[in-house]
Amino acid sequence: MTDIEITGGPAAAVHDEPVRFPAGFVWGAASASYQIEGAISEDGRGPSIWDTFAHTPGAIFGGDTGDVACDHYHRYREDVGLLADLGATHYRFSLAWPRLQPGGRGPLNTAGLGFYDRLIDELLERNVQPWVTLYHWDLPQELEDAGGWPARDTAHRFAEYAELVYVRLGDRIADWTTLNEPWCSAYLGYAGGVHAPGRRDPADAVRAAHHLMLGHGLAVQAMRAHDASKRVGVTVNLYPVDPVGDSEADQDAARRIDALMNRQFLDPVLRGAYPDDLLRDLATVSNFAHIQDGDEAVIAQPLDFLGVNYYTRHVVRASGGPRQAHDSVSPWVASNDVEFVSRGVPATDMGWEIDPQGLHDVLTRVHREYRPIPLYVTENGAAFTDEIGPDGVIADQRRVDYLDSHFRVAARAILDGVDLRGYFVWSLTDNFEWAWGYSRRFGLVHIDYGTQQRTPKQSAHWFAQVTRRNCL
Ligand code: IFM
Repeated sequence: MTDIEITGGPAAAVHDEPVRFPAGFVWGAASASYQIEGAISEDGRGPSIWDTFAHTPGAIFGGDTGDVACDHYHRYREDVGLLADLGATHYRFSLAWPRLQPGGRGPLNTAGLGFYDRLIDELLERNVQPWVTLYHWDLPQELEDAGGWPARDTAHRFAEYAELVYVRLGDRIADWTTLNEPWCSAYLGYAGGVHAPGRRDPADAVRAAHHLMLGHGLAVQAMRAHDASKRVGVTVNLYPVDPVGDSEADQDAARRIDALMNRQFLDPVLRGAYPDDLLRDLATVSNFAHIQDGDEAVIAQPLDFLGVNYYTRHVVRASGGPRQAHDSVSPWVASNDVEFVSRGVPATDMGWEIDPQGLHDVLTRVHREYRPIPLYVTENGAAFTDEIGPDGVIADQRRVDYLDSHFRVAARAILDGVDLRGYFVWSLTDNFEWAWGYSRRFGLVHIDYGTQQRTPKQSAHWFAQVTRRNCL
């Protein structure tokens, strides 16, 4: 990657100078099935853990559900038009497993496939390349009833589903991602209980994390055995984790959170083994009987790319409190004594501190500490409360500034040698933000949930200029 030109010195220092990205750089927007599709009972779709969880009283802010969401199932043509208007080269979306295999096993549902056929054809028609994620959290409820991700069989079911879909849709999709953010699936879903399926068992979360990764490895093997010509990868959510002070306890707190959130996934995928210190930390809640000989080799399948989702940095301290007392309600398994410290810098509506430098930190870390692999930012974006002006204009300057600052840092990472090939903004439209329901808006395009009217925000117009010029 040598063809990037940054006029006038390092990107961060020249906010007004043009910053060019390499020719062929991928610019896209991202979404996920349950967050946008709606149509939860149409054409044979089965229930997922998110349907069940969202209908559990008290689980979701405001009692919202994904029953209708952005009605993308019926409005996909309009949404593809929006992507084309953005000048997106690619669209990252996920396939709803319960739409394609309603009970999580057996033959594919023809009507569910029909929807993705239509979506993919529409994208290709508009010259937007599909970038598919096989699993963005909507596990078929029947598989959860059979044990969910803590059960090893779920990894095999996932690989079977992945292969069937790959065979059926592979002719038109070059880029395949197995999982999105396995940390969230495992620890928010099975330990913290704030995501579906809402379970609160730290040992189950550790098992779930492993079976997600095993499912990833088995899926890659199965897909490649069928056809090795497509590009296959996985997406993880990475955070720089810093100690607030230089005490040994704070440094150890940072090490533990880094192991739990970052290295638990990077190491088996890119190095073929879980980190020793993570296994020591988690030994208080798991005997690791679920990790069988050969599993780590399966997880370490050669990949064509790694997807990195980046939102913020974590600054932590050791509270000095007990480590285990609250484990049954904390996603920070074996580290619930760690406090996350606010630095008082500006934050998005999610409360996530805005830290573009952190994107540079995670990209350069993967590049330097792990084996060389093409990287894509598969998600980055910001939730802000948007106000619609009397003229109908949504002047979301804070989102423009957020994206601009992160894009600049990405360009600098490329200059620093990182093999970064593309960038997807989260998200194309406002959508169902999980436990926050519709109260948090990440979209480049505003959704009026009463009318389903789509209105591109100022950030969408700005992004369209970036994609067309391949330049900031
Ligand atoms: O909305 C989510 C997405 O589904 C996964 N990554 C983080 C986003 C913002 O929370």
